[in-house]
Amino acid sequence: MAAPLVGVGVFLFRPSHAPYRFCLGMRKGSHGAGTYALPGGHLEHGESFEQCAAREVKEETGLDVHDVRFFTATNSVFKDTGKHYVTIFMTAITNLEEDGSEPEAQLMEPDKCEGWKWQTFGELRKMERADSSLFQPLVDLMEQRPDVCRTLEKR
Ligand code: 8DG
Ligand code: MG
Ligand code: MG
Repeated sequence: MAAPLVGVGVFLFRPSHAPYRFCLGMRKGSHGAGTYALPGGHLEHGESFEQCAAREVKEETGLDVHDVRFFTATNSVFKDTGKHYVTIFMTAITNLEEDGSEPEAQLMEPDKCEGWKWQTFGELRKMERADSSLFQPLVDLMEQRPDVCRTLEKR
């Protein structure tokens, strides 16, 4: 059995426009295909959680971020593949453009993601109840960390 891996998922918020919405995209071409996940990826050797969060957000959405913070962590054994991941969930805020406008998320890796949209945590819960369409670490987050999830609803 392979050792557990570390994944970082980022709740990416915009500073002014509907700040309680975060970026979500449908996965494509790897495990969890067809489910919605946060931007994120594997923690690389020697990297801090903050560096990994900022790097993955930039690689996947083209957005620069500030106020990158630890949010919570979960433990997931994937039901389909048996892969074991510890997920570090982070929060981050997108930087504004020089003219003060909100930048849009770009689809930087169209082979890995169908596209980005901005969702509320309440919508996430409804999606999961309706059609089980969330990437497993997000489902595990709701089950393992109900208290911290509630703080996302209040933003
Ligand atoms: P990389 O391998 O180039 O570093 O990254 P990637 O191509 O962006 O990988 P990914 O599949 O998006 O993320 C890597 C793994 O991290 C993924 O297979 C499972 C794990 N992971 C979690 N939770 C989360 C999450 O909330 N979002 C993302 N994107 N990945 C997560 O365990
Ligand atoms: Mg990536
Ligand atoms: Mg990724």
